[in-house]
Formats: sequence, structure tokens, C-alpha cells
Amino acid sequence: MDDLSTIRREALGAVEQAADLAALDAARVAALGKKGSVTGLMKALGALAPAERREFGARVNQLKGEIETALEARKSALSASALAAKLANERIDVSLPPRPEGQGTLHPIGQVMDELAAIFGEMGFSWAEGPDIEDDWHNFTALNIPPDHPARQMQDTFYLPSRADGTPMVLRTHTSPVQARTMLDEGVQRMLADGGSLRVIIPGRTFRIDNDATHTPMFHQVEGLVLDRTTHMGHLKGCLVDFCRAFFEVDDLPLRFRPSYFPFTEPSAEVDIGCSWKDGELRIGAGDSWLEILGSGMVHPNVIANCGLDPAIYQGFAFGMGIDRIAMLKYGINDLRSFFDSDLRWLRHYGFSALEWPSLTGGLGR
Ligand code: 2NL
Repeated sequence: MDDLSTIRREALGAVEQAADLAALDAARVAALGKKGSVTGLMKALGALAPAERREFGARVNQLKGEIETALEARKSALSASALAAKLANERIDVSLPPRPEGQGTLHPIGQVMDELAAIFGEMGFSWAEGPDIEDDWHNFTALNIPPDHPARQMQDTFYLPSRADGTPMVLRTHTSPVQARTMLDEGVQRMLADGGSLRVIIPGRTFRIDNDATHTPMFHQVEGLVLDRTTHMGHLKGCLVDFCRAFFEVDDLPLRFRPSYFPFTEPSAEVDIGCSWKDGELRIGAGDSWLEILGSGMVHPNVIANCGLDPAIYQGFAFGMGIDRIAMLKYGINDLRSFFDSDLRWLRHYGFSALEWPSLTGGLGR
């Protein structure tokens, strides 16, 4: 049968020349499909005499196998070149530098908070936060602020709708309620009972009804608390001297402690740092003027008792200051309200790199 060699040549030729998988499939159908040339030979076998059928059948089977092998080989060759083409086409140059993107900056308040963490962290303080919305007990009563105290007045405090049980709620007017919550904490009380010392700073947002050139209704405070059986006023003084010198980066910065009054401390002291004015410019350091920057005192026994601790056993000091104010002093920002204008040009000027973490060894500020 000459037919066989012609069919063989045509079928293998079509496989060899198939330019893509679709053409290859067409070649397969033309040879091995229902109406394919090789299938036609198979069908013709039935009409042959047995001896001839055996001999010719073997040859047709061999041809079928040959075509299948060729199809397989061509298929892998086509897939390999398709993959190579795809890889060449979709090549990405990972060495290309990225397009420059605008880099954000840290707000001076965030920067100063990071600096506070670095300085007080070095002194062994931990960091605590609490809710902006407080109940009247944590914000006032626990802190020995009597019911008729002016600080409670509607004119100063943002009162919120009371809880279902009638508890008056407020936007916290200072961060002190978080100090009360810390002293009330069971784990902290157990640590103190075991002879440990509580040292914590509490930074955060605070709120008072006040809005003029030097007051905004939302501002930031940081308070600190040290409590154990032996901490005394000498520790208060040393801690605040060290803090102010580290923060303002003036090694011989003089401090002045003035007697004062807060309901939650007794005795109480306000703290001034030395400064001088030249041509309307403020310079922080030994000079002929003083700037008030923080309030402090020994925690009032009533506050210790209100927070579930025995004031005959525990004593310590606390302090508080305005973060916005110390940020303005340190970085020469003269308008408090500019802090909250969200002006990008202002942020580009006064902002800090988010990648430079302040530390006492690596440098605190700019
Ligand atoms: C200021 C003064 C101060 C405190 C805050 C405090 C908290 C507790 C107990 C005792 Cl729970 N004291 N805090 C003490 C003295 C001063 O802040 O001028 N802040 C801007």
C-alpha cells in the first residue's frame, strides 16, 4: 500500500510544520481524528484477508505510534517557545530605581512624644494610655477635685450625655484619670505589694472649652507618676531637672521650683526653666528670665486612698505639662493654632523624618 507512506509523509509533515498549538491540534485531527487518514486505514483493515490484516495492521499501528510521538514532541517544543516568548515579553527590570514619591513627615507633637518616650524610657518609666471619654469619677472625684471646684464647671468641661446609670461623662480635661486607672490596676497593686515601684508616663489628647490665640479646645498633655514606699520630693526634683536638661538639650539648664497648689498633690510645685530674651528671640538656658513649663507635687494621700492603695504605706510624686507648649518652645513655633491647621506646607517645614527615632545616644531633636 503506497497509501501508507503518503499518509505518513503528510501527517508527520503537518505535525512538523504546525506553528502553534491550534495548528498542531488540526494536524492531530487530520491523522487520528474520527475522519482522520490513519483512522481511515484502521477502518479499511476489516476488508483485508487475515494474514494481510495482521501484517498491514502492525504497520498502521506503528505509524499511529510514530505520529503520537511526533505530536508529543512538537507540543513540548511549541510550549517551550511560547513560554520563552512570554518571558521575553514580560521581562521586568527590577534594577530600575522607583519613581520618587512624596514622603510624609512626623508632626512636631508626635516627634515630642517620641522624645518623651526616649527620655523617660531611659529613666525606667513605662507608657500608658486611656480613653478620651471619661466618667466624672475618674476625671475629677478620684483626683480629690471637690464637687464645687471651678475645674468641674460647665464653662470649662465638655460634658457628654450621661451613661444609662446616670454617671456623668466628660471629655477628659487632663490625662490624670489614666494615672488613677493605673493605680487601680490589680497587676500594678500586686507589683507594689511585692515591693516594686510604679513609674509611668501618660501622654495624650485632653479637652477644655477654651479657644483663643494660646488655647485650643483639644490639646496634648503628658503626666508622670512615680509611686512606691520611699519616693520623696528629692526624687521629684532630680527627675524633673534631668528631664528638662535632656529635653531642651542644655546641660546646665537652671530650674526653679515655686510652691503652688493642685487638688491632687500636696505639697505642690510649679517648675520654671531659665531663659533670656534678646531682640524678641527666646533663648533657653541660664539667663535673667524664667519660663513656667510644668506642674508637679507629691501625690495627695486622698488620691492614693481613692485609688485603692494605703497612703500610710505608699507615697510618690506626679507631674504634668502641655506637650504643645514644650514643642513650641523647643522648635520655635509661635502659633499654637498652626498645630491643628493641617497645612501641608507647614508640616513640610516643621515636620520630622519618620525614620529618625529620637534617642539619648543618637540625638533627640533637630
Ligand atoms: C499642669 C499640672 C499636674 C499632676 C498633674 C497628678 C495625677 C495624679 C495624682 C497626682 Cl493621679 N497628680 N497629676 C500633678 C501635678 C501637676 O499637672 O500644669 N499640667 C499641665
